[in-house]
Amino acid sequence: MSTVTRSAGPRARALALALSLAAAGGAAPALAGPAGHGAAADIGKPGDAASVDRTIEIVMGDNYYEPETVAVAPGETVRFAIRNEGVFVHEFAIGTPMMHKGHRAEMTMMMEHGVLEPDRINRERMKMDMGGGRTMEHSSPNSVLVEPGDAAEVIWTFGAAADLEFACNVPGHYESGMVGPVLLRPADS
Ligand SMILES: [Cu+2]
Repeated sequence: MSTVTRSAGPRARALALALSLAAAGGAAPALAGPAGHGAAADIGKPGDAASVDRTIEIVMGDNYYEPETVAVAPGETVRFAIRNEGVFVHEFAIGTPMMHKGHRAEMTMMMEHGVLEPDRINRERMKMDMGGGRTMEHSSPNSVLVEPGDAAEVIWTFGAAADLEFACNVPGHYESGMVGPVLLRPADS
C-alpha cells in the first residue's frame, strides 16, 4: 500500500478547480477534444444509454481487472458494467496515458485530503468547500470510482483512433498493474 504525505498548497486549489470544472461542465476540459498539436487523438465521447451497442462486464479486484483487455470498434457505444470485488476502492477510467497521468495527480490530492480512503469514499469530505464553492467531487463521464462490493457503469462512444487505456488512478494502483489497453478494431472488420 502506498502512503502519500505530500503537503497541500497551490496544487490543492488547482485540483479543486479542475474537479469543479469537470462537475460543472460534464466532460472535463482535457476530455473535450483533441489535445495538443499534430496527431489529434479521437478519444470518443460520453455515450447515450439509448444507443448502447454492447455491454462489457468488468470485474475489479486488488489490483487487477478482468478482462485484462477490451476490443471495440470505432463509433461503437459500449456500456461497461463494472463490479468491485476487491477490498479497496477502485476506479474504471477511459483515457490516454497522458490523461490518466493528470488524473492520478488529482486522485493523490483527493487521498491527501481524506476524500478518498483506501476502502471507502468519504462523501462528506467530497462535498467540502475548498474555497470559492469548489469541491472535490469526482465527476467525469469517462470515469467512475467504485467502493468495495459496489457496481457502477460507464457508457462511452469510441472514436476513430486513440491510444486508449482503461485504468485505476487510485494512488499506487496503476503502478501495480491496474491498467489495460482498449484495442480499436479496424472500422470495416
Ligand atoms: Cu484500483
